[in-house]
Amino acid sequence: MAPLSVRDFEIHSENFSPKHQRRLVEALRHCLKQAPLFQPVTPRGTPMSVRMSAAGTYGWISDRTGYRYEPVHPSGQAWPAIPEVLLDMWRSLVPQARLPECCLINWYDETAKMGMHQDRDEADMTQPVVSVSLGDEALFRMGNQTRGGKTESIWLRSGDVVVMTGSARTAYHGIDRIRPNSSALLPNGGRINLTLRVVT
Ligand code: MD6
Ligand code: FE
Repeated sequence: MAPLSVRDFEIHSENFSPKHQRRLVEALRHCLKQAPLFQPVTPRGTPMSVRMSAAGTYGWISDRTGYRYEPVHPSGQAWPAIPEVLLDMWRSLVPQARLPECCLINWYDETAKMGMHQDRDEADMTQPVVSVSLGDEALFRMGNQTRGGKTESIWLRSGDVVVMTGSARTAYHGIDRIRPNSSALLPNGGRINLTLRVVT
């Protein structure tokens, strides 16, 4: 599939070797011991199909009260630190940006998906968003600044890093589906997406 022609959307496929991906998964296991995955509900009360956690100063939360950043996990515990390997990756890809304050951890089983949305709960929208995909491949759809219109799709593979800046930073995007058993990285299958953001 051809790379997206959307401006300000970059995909880097060479950042994490399989060995680095395994190390990153190991670091995430430590994070998830401190901040276990939970199933968020939308403000209308519909359970989301992904399970979620976070690392960093803030985690992104969705529940009956709304969407927001919170300094603590629903358990009341602080979020774990963002793994150093992710901060190194951020520094090398977006050296001009401030350091990320949130690493959202999304876990997809083979039926999970993510509806079209904008990332717009952050105070400084000039800062980039960087995401890392691990495990099974996912069909990523990129749209426009407003809902609807023409979209473009691309399969994100394990180790792929997406950088969204400028006009892409506020564009609608989502995950249509997972391709089960397309990666051997995670022993029980599934996909992890990490989204790094500056919040304040
Ligand atoms: C996902 N990604 O890949 C969902 N957001 O599972 C996102 O929502 C996303 O990949 C902002 C920037 C990059 C992303
Ligand atoms: Fe997003």
